[in-house]
Amino acid sequence: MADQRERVFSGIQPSGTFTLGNYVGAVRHWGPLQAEYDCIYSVVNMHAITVRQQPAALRKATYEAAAMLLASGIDPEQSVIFIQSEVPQHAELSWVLACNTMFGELSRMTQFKDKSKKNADNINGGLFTYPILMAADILLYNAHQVPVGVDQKQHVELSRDIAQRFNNAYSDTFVVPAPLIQKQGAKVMSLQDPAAKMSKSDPNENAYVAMDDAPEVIMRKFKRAVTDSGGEVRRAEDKPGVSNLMTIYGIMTGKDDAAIEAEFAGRGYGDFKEAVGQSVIDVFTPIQQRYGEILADKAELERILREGAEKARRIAAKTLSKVYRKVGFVSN
Ligand code: ATP
Ligand code: LTN
Repeated sequence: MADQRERVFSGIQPSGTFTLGNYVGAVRHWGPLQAEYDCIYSVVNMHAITVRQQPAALRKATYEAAAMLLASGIDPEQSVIFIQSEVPQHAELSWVLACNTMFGELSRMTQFKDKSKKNADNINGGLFTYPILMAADILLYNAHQVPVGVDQKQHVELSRDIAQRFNNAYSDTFVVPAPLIQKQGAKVMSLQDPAAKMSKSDPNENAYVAMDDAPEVIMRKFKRAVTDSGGEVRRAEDKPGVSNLMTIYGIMTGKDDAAIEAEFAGRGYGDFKEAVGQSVIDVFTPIQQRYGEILADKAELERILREGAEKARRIAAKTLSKVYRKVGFVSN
């Protein structure tokens, strides 16, 4: 019998090692969603080349990203996991969707504006049309829910608009997707600048914790984390550094704000930062161990990805041929 559950799709770029932000905002939810949804997850390497990449480093990071997803709880028996460039329909659908997306819409994307500032010497067409490829990723699989961090909300909303526009023009074709954003931890902030998002492309390595950082490195980064004036562990608008650490600690330990405030009442930031570091180490250590094991068996990893790509291609080919028919492309 066909799977009657709603479908989930999400993607992550192999543009460096995943950060604590990627884990908290996105990846940690992907395993548990398998119980309720029919899940498809992709390492979106085609998105990564919007910024210049070293080919060998990209190849390596692609396998590492897949291994980290598996280590974080994606089960290839329950979900489809694949590498985006192995499914040609993403690029093909992207063209049709591009012809149904407005220049003005793309111009409003805040990520494009940010990344153009950061890569002023390489504002290429891919950086501008990136949200169209992302819409193709989602619409090819008729995903209902797209679990992402809050920074991707605008892109998922554009995917919705594109789907609706296509459906109105050519009759019902795509499921209209919705962003699935968790209340807690949808935006983890930089450890060095609590006004900025924790980002894996931050030039300052102390700003983020990578999922494969050694325990002593994780601890050092938390000890150096920027806090606020005063010495009290309390969530407040004028304490963005401490509030960010409380969010991280709460997610890692399951404790709520009141419990955290009580635990550190009368103790300084030093104790608190050490506890936060340890809580992250406790969660990451078993993931890092599985990650090492998965990477050590390259043949098995390749087999999983080959199977995932085959399954993805089957679904994607169906959607694409429907779209081609609807827009009036001939097929001989
Ligand atoms: P970069 O910051 O270099 O652009 P990134 O770290 O945002 O990259 P992506 O591959 O673009 O990485 O994001 C993968 C997922 O992780 C997305 O769902 C994104 O919303 C989420 N995410 C990224 N950073 C954070 C963060 N600091 N807090 C919460 N979620 C995040
Ligand atoms: N644009 C996203 C990554 C991404 C994605 C997707 C997320 C590409 N395709 C489809 C969800 C669904 C990012 O930069 N984080």
